[in-house]
Amino acid sequence: MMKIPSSEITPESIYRSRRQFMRGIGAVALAGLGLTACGAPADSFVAPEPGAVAGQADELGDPLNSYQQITTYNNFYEFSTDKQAVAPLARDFQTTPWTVTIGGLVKKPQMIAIEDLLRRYPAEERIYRLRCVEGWSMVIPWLGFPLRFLLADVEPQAGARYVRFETLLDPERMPGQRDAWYNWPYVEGLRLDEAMHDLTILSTGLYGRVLLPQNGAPLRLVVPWKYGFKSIKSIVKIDLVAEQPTSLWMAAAPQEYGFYANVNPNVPHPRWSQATERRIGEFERRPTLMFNGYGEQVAALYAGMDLRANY
Ligand SMILES: Nc1nc2c(c(=O)[nH]1)N[C@H]1C(S)=C(S)[C@@H](COP(=O)(O)O)O[C@H]1N2
Ligand SMILES: [Mo]
Repeated sequence: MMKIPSSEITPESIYRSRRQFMRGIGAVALAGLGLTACGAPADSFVAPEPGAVAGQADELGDPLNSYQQITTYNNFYEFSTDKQAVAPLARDFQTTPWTVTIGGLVKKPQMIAIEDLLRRYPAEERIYRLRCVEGWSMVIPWLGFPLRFLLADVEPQAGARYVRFETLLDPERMPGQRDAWYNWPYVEGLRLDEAMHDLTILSTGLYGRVLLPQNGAPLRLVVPWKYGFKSIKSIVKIDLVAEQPTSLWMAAAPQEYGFYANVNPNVPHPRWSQATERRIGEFERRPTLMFNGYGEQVAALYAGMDLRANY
């Protein structure tokens, strides 16, 4: 039998995403056009052959959640703290025009209109598990592009160590922001090496369609090995910074939410266990996997770190 050098063995998940990339290309170009020409009609199909279809599964064999489930059960506090109320409240949220500003410690700061961003970075399909810190999860076929492509283009300066993300601040259009309990806008952050990891994407769609407002249109982060709250929605600002950013959740409850927020069944939330989760659509709870099942790809990022102290 031929011996394959280990450097050439492609992990199944990466193999899958490469394969899906090929299918994603059509979707991408059209997504860009759709947004420019038609102002992104919320329910338009952008893929001539939609990539993911119901019945497909992730690399662990778990079936995709339905489009219905993914678009009607949402956490998006800018609209409501009631998951089922988010979609109707966000229905008329306008995402064009939309500009994303990328700056801070970079050599080439940029302001990019969303349609230019979509044209510049073709979308690929990534089937990821999303594990909410509350103990539920879904499998979602995202469309998007690796954040590292964008970071490479703005050329981080030597002093850049973290990436800080900000959601739109507009209480007129986001009624939840009138709730003074939270320190708006929503802010999240990643260490630069986490942000550069191939699994980390900026998503522009799901199930072969343009992202709906409730899922964070027109641009949201997806970091599949971290709790869902790290995947910040409706991003308007990305800054490279020297110091660890303080997220909205760190500011709201520092003893409950740390900066890293890696999915970890062994570190309970102060108020509940994280050992199991309920997959939306299933009855029995299932064990939660270390790093949400992406340990092979990401554990090295945390070598030597105390994951209990760095929760
Ligand atoms: N701006 C913003 N981003 C956010 C949130 C939010 O309230 N506001 N909720 C987070 C949480 S807790 C989760 S679990 C995911 C949910 O994403 P989904 O509704 O697309 O499944 O979005 C995350 N991103
Ligand atoms: Mo969440």
